[in-house]
Amino acid sequence: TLTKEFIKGMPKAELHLHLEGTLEPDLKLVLAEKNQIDIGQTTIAEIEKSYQFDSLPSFLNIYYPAMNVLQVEEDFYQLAMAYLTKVKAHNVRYAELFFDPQAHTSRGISFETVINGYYRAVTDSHTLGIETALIMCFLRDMSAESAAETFEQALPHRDKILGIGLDSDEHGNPPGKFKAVFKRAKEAGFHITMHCDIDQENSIGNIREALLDIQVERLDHGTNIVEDRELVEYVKEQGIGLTCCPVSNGFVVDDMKGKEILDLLREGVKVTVNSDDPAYFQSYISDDIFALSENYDMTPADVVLLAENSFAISWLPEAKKSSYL
Ligand code: ES4
Ligand code: ZN
Repeated sequence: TLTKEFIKGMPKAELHLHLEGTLEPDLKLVLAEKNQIDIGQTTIAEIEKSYQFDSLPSFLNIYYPAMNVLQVEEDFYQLAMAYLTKVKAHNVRYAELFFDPQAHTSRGISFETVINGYYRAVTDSHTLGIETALIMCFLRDMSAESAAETFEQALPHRDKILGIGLDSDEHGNPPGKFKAVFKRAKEAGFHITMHCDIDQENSIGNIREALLDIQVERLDHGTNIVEDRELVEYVKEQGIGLTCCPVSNGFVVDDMKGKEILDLLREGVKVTVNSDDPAYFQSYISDDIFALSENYDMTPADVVLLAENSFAISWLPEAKKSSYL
């Protein structure tokens, strides 16, 4: 009874979306040609064929080098606008967009090029009837010093950035590594969140650290929280949301974690479903919800609750939030 049309039609917010993960093969080719970058492939089919990943490292090894086609401000703008144009058809009304400045500054692109391109898409998104905001993520497999430098680069652009997150490879890079910079971010009034990836060596320890030591306001992924009843109660009490990405999970750990997602949702944890890197996992937000419904028993009420949660745990001002709910 759950149709793709029903899922698509539901007004929703997307809260776990990496802008660099929206780079579709067609735009990749156009930008490679324009900027004279050799990406090793010359057709969409070749690019798609190269997308073979079965773990987070194997994904990231394809993901980061591809960003080289992004060279000038207009490229970043075009990337974000292409994503927003696509998700208009999924009835995304509001989106908080992750971006990774270090993936660009580390290859010689200035912070300003990145932020100005993306922010122009934020201001223009209203022309599509979508409201947007930016979440700047640190790459956790880079040093704490590099994160601190990136934070300094962001301060002149304080008004363009709503929140701070943490992504890339969690293995050996626990939340505590970035305690100092997240403390500064919090003091400066940024919202804060962190990736707590699926089935890490010490997932539950890292989740505990993110929640209790860093005091994050959301967990990105975070479904391993089911291993600790007290932490589940804690996020329920605090209204801390989880931004889950089932199709992405299917790629990187071969398990959508649908049981965990739906159990947590139905017991009142503010769970949401998001697309993570839609161009790479070939799944935009409604496709993720639909994939969940095809693999697990799901009702229309579950879909409504996911959509409500997406606005409820967003970082929209309360007045705006209630206009969507
Ligand atoms: C990511 Cl799937 C995933 N995990 C961690 N960091 C990421 N950045 C983009 N996609
Ligand atoms: Zn992610």
